[in-house]
Amino acid sequence: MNDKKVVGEKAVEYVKDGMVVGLGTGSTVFYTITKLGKLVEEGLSIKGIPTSNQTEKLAKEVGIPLVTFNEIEQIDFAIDGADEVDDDFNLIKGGGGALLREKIIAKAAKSFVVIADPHKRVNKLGSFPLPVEVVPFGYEMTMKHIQNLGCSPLLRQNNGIPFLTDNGNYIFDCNFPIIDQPDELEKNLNLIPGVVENGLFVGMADKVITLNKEKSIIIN
Ligand code: ABF
Repeated sequence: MNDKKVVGEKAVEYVKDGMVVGLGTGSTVFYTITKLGKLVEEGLSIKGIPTSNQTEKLAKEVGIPLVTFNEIEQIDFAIDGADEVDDDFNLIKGGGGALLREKIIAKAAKSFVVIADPHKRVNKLGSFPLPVEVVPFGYEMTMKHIQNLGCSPLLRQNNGIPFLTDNGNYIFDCNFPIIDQPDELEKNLNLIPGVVENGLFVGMADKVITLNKEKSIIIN
């Protein structure tokens, strides 16, 4: 079994009858959602709240009933992948472009669990370029302000056309050197007019499910 499937399916064990579950985005949480769909078929009663259009489509395909924010008081549990996880369980997310909705849902969840194949574990964040979501208006100026924080932002594009998030925004992939103070950087980026959100998730993960070198599951 591949590593993503192992950790993705492990997370399902935390999902209990009656829960509202935040459904992350990406190739690891794909296995979680698929497995949850099977359990729903067998009688598990949950409601999902998706972090992206892609996840919404998948959840519908596998038969997970969905809700929106106006139908719920809170999210019991959210499960999502990550692009990097450091020793303090701070994260870089947003490689798939869904970071804004992912952060809204992680913040709203009573418990937020991250599933990460071992390649995602790092001592310090920063090898993976940090995704920053910005509004298209004035993005050239926003880019200069981001640059002043110490990186060279690259506008994410597909065939020369700017990548659009589910919210109609652009993404800058920002190659900061090693990120020593993720909390500072997270705040400073969000102070820039035009920045909607960034992919640093500091102190948000309650649990991380990954594998050790021997491929045994580790839960911290
Ligand atoms: C999502 O999962 C994104 O934030 C991140 O980009 C991705 C992690 O990648 P994977 O597809 O390997 O799960 O949560």
